[in-house]
Amino acid sequence: ITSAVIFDLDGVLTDTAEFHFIAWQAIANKLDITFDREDNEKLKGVDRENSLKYILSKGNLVVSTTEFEQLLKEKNDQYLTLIDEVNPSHLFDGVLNCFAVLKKSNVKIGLASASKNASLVITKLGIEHLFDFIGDAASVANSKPAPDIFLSVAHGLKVSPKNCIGVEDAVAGVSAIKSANMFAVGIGESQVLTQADLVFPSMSEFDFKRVETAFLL
Ligand code: B16
Ligand code: MG
Repeated sequence: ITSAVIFDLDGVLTDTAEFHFIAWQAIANKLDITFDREDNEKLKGVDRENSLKYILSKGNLVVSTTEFEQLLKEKNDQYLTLIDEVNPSHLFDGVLNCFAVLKKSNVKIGLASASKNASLVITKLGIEHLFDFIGDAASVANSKPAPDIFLSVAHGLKVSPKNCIGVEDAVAGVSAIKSANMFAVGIGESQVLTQADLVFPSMSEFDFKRVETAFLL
């Protein structure tokens, strides 16, 4: 029986990916490296440091540690400016309804985001009070596709990973869920999220009954 559903943030509850894209593109432009939406797709669920490493290696560019830190800070400063406008209307359709169904079924709700800004975004979306536990990306050793963040949230929720369902939009995120030995629900395209146990095109189609049935099979 399901004890908890653990959600990713970007791409599952809201579309902050667009803000990450704008901020990374500004950094890439500055460095004369091309960065398009296809690149941005690959960075979904990938943490800040590894995202910058990806961009630098795309441009065959090596920078000093100081410069690397400076670029991370610049990207995040711009990201923070961009997300300043985030408000409850930015929540994806279906999220509140899904959370209500889970609460009614006595299922705990957790957040497993790779973003160090996750708590801020959740507060801006006005849904902070709905979570039983919010994971801290800064406190885990390995980022997605490693299972660390999902396992730390299961631990924080005091539930066994085998009774958890993870929800993700990114390939790296679905891998993280599977490595954590949880049931993986993908949000997006099944041809892309091939490791997921069940896929819905969007959160508004998330059907907890179907998830539970598939989970118990
Ligand atoms: P930050 P998620 C991830 O969030 C994003 O998908 C990814 O694009 C971003 O680089 C990462 O968070 C780190 O974010 O720079 O704010 O720490 O999808 O795991 O919720
Ligand atoms: Mg995501």
